[in-house]
Amino acid sequence: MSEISEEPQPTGTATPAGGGPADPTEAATMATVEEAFTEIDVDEPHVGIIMGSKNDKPKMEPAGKALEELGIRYEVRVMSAHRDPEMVREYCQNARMRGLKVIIAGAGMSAALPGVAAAHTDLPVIGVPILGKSLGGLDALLSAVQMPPGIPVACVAIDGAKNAGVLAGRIINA
Ligand code: RP5
Repeated sequence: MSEISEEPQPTGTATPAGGGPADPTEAATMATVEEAFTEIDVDEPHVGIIMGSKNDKPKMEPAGKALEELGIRYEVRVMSAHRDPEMVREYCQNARMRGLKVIIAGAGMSAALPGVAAAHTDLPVIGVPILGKSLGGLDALLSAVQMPPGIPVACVAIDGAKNAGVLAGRIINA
């Protein structure tokens, strides 16, 4: 159900090998079929779980577990707002088009990821502040929760990834 990757995933509609049919009638049929398939909810993920470091994975796993228990498909990506700003922008800007409905963003220290994600999508973003080696996680909590008006992040507790998964489920099932 989940898919763990640190690489940006291809987006958009898959095209047939060889570039598609040359016959215009066949091409029109293919277009109709492709259009019909875009209407069908195949097995695309509905929640994107992103985090600032691969070292955050153990802390973020409860979010995925909660979603699995709710039968909600999700994907997992590692991308840092500071180290991979372009990857974060592209992922979040394409998220709605790819069928995602909620983004869960976890990060520690100066946790910019939830806020930056929210800046690049109008999907609901749930922030998970992750406990670091200093400041008891307050650094990440304040970074995630103190968003300017108009760019909301729904922030759960420090290391509260389970609630992020549960909340994502409630949003999707509302
Ligand atoms: C944040 O900095 C990450 O989310 C992580 O919690 C923290 C430390 O990152 P690493 O040095 O472990 O990669 O961006």
